[in-house]
This record gives sequence, structure tokens and C-alpha cells, in this order.
Amino acid sequence: MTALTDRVDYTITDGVAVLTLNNPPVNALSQGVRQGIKEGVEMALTDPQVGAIVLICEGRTFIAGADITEFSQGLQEPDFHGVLQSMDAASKPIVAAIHGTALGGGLETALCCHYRVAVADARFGLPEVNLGLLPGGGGTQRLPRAVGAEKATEMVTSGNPIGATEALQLGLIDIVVEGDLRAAALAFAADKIGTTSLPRLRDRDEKLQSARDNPGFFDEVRKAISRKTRGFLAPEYNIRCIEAAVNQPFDEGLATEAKLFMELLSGPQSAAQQYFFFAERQAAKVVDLPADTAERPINKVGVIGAGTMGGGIAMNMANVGLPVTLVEVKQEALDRGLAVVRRNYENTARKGRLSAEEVEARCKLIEGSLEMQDLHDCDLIIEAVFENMAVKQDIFTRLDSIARDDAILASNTSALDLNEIAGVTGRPESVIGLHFFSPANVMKLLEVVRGEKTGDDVIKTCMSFARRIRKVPVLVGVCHGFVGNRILFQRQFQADRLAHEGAAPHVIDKVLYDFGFPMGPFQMSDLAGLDIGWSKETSKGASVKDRLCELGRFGQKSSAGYYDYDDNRVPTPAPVATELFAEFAAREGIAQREISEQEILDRCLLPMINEGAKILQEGIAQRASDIDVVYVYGYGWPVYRGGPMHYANTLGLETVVEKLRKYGEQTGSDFWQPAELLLKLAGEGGRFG
Ligand code: 3H9
Repeated sequence: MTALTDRVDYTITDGVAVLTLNNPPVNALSQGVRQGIKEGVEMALTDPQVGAIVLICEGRTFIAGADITEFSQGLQEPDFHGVLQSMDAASKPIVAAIHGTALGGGLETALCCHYRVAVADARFGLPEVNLGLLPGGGGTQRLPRAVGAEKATEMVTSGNPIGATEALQLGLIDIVVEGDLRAAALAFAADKIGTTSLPRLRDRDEKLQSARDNPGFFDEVRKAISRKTRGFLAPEYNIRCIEAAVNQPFDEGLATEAKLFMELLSGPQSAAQQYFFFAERQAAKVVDLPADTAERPINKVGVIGAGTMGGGIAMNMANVGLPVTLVEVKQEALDRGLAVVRRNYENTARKGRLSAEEVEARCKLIEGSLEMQDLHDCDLIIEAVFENMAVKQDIFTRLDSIARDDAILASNTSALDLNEIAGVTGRPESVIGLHFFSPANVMKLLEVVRGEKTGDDVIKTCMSFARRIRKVPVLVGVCHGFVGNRILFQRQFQADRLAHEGAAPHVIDKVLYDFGFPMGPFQMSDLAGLDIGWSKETSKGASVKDRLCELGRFGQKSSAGYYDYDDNRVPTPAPVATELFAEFAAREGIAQREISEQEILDRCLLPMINEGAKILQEGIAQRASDIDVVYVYGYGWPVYRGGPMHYANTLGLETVVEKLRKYGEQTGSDFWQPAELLLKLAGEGGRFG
């Protein structure tokens, strides 16, 4: 065996040179890997004893793509394209032996091999779009030639990988291997020794014909994905590359791909999306947990409260095969909750994403009960009743005597003091916050709230449990609203002020929608319901929101709120809302005026950044990027802008401070006082993170 580099080994077995890549954890195409492949291919081509080459990987996966950390450092030699070119042009057959995931540059490497063999659970994809990029190693030109332009367009615009069975049917791979991959690849390669006319995807055109015959195809795709991809550059750039594959000769198509790739790579969207890729992975890590911290086993879960939240939480467990006991006080509420769960599953089945048997199996895993006592054998119990400290404390007092000694007791509170809840139990070390976002069966974010006394083992268990139920966990500390809602309160407050000062609610919403949020603050309030925390008996009409509720305008559920809704829930701005703001402004002596879109954007976003800085200086979040993960996954912050803290970095912290001061002077309010951490970092010319 020869070590070509510290990442690539070279051996010869029965006339077949085997290049073995070993670059943990995912065999990314780092410099040492590219160098090793280049040298290995050259060696094999010049060695008369070698008749074929196998490219295979050690560890858990085939090459999962370019090394993303290298993008920001500038690409080093050897150039990826040169390596691919030498493989494509090789005079001896090269076989890619694939296990795990062949992604991005990994799949592009395999596409430059003459043959591809793979194990049955291997997956293949070009997920560059998720990094704000496109496959820049010829993937947009070779994949359509392998699987057709239609399938390739779907793969590059969604980033979703396909499995081995589909890959075989499409012609992306040559065989699916049962048993030992290396042995099978060696045998396959030995069989190809001496083949003179090697199959090269660059030479194949036949699978492009159907797209050539259907010139409207790409515009149909654009239309179909427009809602989902609004604001993103990369999906459109990916489509243009496949169009080039269909309409241009291969080498011209490659040049188009290279040009568009560089445009994306040097732009702010890709920088934000690459940043976010690592932010998400960082968020899973808890800095101060000893490595040997044990986890508690979780095999059965209890949920208290069968409302929208409790039902949604229970579905997360059933989705991964975990039995759940769902407890309610009244039979009627329990029946209603279970019926909603069933309806949700049936809706999913109607869309073809679940079979009838799966619907039944999941519903069966959720057992309803009216007895809290039935939670006695649960490993994790999540309380999801309405936000009232006395009610929650009563539940935790009772749970303390019912739950097993090693059970974890969690509250789904979105803002209350977890320490006060834990304080009523004799086991505060077993109490934690698990703040799910609504709808809990859909939203990926989970704020894991660490109380003053929460045990390390409980934190570790909940962070890994979150991933088991396919959530993205972010560890946060106790404060009003934790990270997400605490920051949101600031934006809502300013949106309300702006409306008093003369900006119409729908204009404020539009500014935030255009920034990339799925909806603005007033649309969000209408969706959530304006009557949360409002009661007819006690209402004093003290705010615009109260007055809207008094008029029976509770938001979308009553087809009227800040907007009027038609039967299809299409909103039109409600004049009554603007009139009420004008009335309140007059009463409070606020002069209404024209407000620019820039001022609306600044006044909604800068307080979020400032609050994020306070959260960091108080140690409520572990790191700035965690705040961004909360905002992208929990509140629809456009990922191509990275999250509020990354966005602040792109504005420049000095600019953020300057603007905060400007609005402070304009309004004469302390609200705009920059956080100490922000002042410090801006003073040093620093950044968050
Ligand atoms: C590309 O290929 C461009 C080309 O078209 C053209 C070039 C000219 N680079 O996700 P995990 C790290 S763009 C560097 O937790 P899993 C990751 O940060 C690339 N590092 O594991 C983590 O580090 P840590 C196209 C990478 O088992 C560790 O590996 N490819 C890369 O849940 C484990 O990762 C992609 O977009 C990378 N490419 O999932 C694929 N990938 O332990 C990106 C991972 O320090 N990768 N790391 O936190 C993935 O989707 C998943 O990592 C994968 C494994 C599915 C492979």
C-alpha cells in the first residue's frame, strides 16, 4: 500500500488500482483528497500492470462534497476541475464504489468515473442549492445526461437526494451491490479491463431530447417552485445551468456553469447559507457538558394537554415510533385533541406522504387518558397546558409524586420562569423547558431551556432526544420569552409604534415580507389570533388590538383582524385598523407622518439585533449563531440572510450602533440604547461570533 497523501492510499489488486479516500467525518474533497486522487489516477494510468481503477472511501460515507470550509479561504491547488478532467479523459476504466451519501462534488466525482456501483442504502444528490450554490464541478451538465433534464432539474432545485433503486432505474449507477462493496467493485472493474470505448457522460445526449422537445419545461418549473424559492438566487441559477446543458454543447455548458457558480460563490446569499450550515451543526453542541455525561433512556413519553400544542407534540413522538400517553382533564377535550391528530395524519395521507396503515399505526401509538396517574411509567413528561404559572405549578407538584424518580419533567412554556416551575418539585435537576413552536408537528425548532438547577444528563438527553424526533435543538437560558419570543417582542413593539406614527400595517408587513419573512407582524398576529390574553369581560379597549377584539375581529379565525379575509383567506387591508391607529395616535399626541420603507425595516430589525446582543451578554444563548438558528427555524428569517446576528455582521456593527443612536435621538427613547456587547464589539471593529 502507498500513502499518496495523508488522505488517500493506493493499492493494486489483480491489475486494479484501488484509491482509498479517508478524510473523516464525511470524506469532503479537501486539498489532500484532491491531491491524492490526482496522483493516484496519474500513477495508475502510467503503470502497465494496472488495467482499471476503483475509487472507494473509508468511514461512514462516500465523498459528501467539496470541503465547505475551503470556500471562504480561496480554493487551493489542485483545482477540482483539473482532477475531474483527468478522470473523465482517462484511458483506463474508473469505477466509483459508493456507500453512504455521494453528494455535491462527491456525486460530481462519481459522474466523471466511467462506471458507478453502489450499495443498496447509498444516496445520491446535488444539494449545493441549500448552500446558496450550484454544482460547480460539471454536475449540472453530466447529471441531466445521466438521468434526463427533468429529473436533474428536480434534484438540483430541491437538493433532495435519491436512493440506489431509483438511481439504478434512472441509469445513474450501473449495479446495486449486495454484500462487500470493495470486492464487488474490484470484480466489476476487472471485468472492464481492456474496454476501449469507455462510456463518458459528456458524450451522451439522448436523455436531453425530451426537454429539447418541450421548450416550456423550464418556465413551468420556475412557476411551480416560485413560492418556495422566493428571494433565493440559487434555484434560478441551477435551472439556468440545466437549460445550458440542454441548449449548449457540453463544453459551453461547463463554461456557463463555471461562470454562474462563481457569481453565487462570491455573493452574500451563499456566504449566509454556508454560515448557516455550520451554525446549525454548532447549535447541537453544549460547551460546558463533560464528554462522559450519561444520557437517560427515553422509551415512553407523556404529554399533558391535548390542545393544538400538546397534540402536535405527541405527533412528533408517534412519527418516530415512540408510544405517548396524552392526558387531558375532560373527555370532550381529549376526544377533540385526538380527532385533530387523526385529521392531520389523514391530510398527510391524502397528499400521498403516508399510507393508511401508517396513519393507523401512528394514531395507535398515541393513547389518550384522563388520569395524570397514567404517566407513572413515562421517561419524559411534557406539560403543554396554557400559559399560567399557578396551573403549571399545580401540574408539576402532582407530577413530582406520580413520575418515576428518573423521569424528565419538561414544560412547553414559551415565556414563563422555568425556575419557578421547577421550584415546586423536589427534583429541580430533572426539570427542563422544551419549547416547541406551532404547529409543533411541523416546525423544526426546539428551544431547550436550561433551568438554574437542570442536570447535565437531562440537558444531554434532551438535546439528543430532540434530534431523534427530527427537531433542531438550541439550548437557551431562562428569561422572559427565552431567545425567540424575547427578540420577537422587540419587533412587535416597534411595528406597533410605527403603525401609531402613520405607517399602515399592511405596508409594514410588506416591507418585512420583501425582506424575506413569510409574513409581517400584523399578518402574524392575525394568524395567531388577536384574542390571545384578551377577555370580553375585562377589556378596557386600551390598545388597537383590544379594540379590534371588541369589534369581534379576532384575526383569521373570524375572517377579520388587521385585515379582512375572503372565503379563501385572501387578505385585504382593513381600513378600520388604520383608523384605530390614527385615533390612538391623536389621543396620545403622536403626530402621524410618511415613514420610509428603510425606516420601517431598520426600526423592526435593529431592535432584534440589539436584543440578541443583550441575550448574548447575559449568557442566555451559548453563541451568536444559535440565535440565528432560532430565527431561521422558528420565525422564518430568510436563511439567505443568515439570521439577525449574521445580518448585523453584514451591515457592520458600527453601522448598527450608529443607526440605533440615530433612532434614539429621533424618538428620544432609551429603547434604542445599544447593548454593551454591541458597543464593545463595534468599538473593536469586531463581529458577532
Ligand atoms: C460542493 O460540493 C460544491 C461542488 O459542487 C463544486 C466545487 C467547486 N465540508 O452533518 P453532519 C462536517 S458544496 C466540510 O453532522 P450527518 C459537519 O460540519 C458541498 N465539512 O453529519 C460536521 O462537523 P462537526 C455539497 C462538512 O451524518 C461533520 O462533518 N455537499 C461537510 O448528520 C458531520 O456532519 C453538501 O452540501 C462538507 N461538505 O450528515 C453536503 N459536510 O462534527 C453537506 C459535513 O465539526 N453535508 N461536514 O460539527 C451533509 O449534508 C451532511 O453532513 C451529511 C452527513 C449528509 C453528509
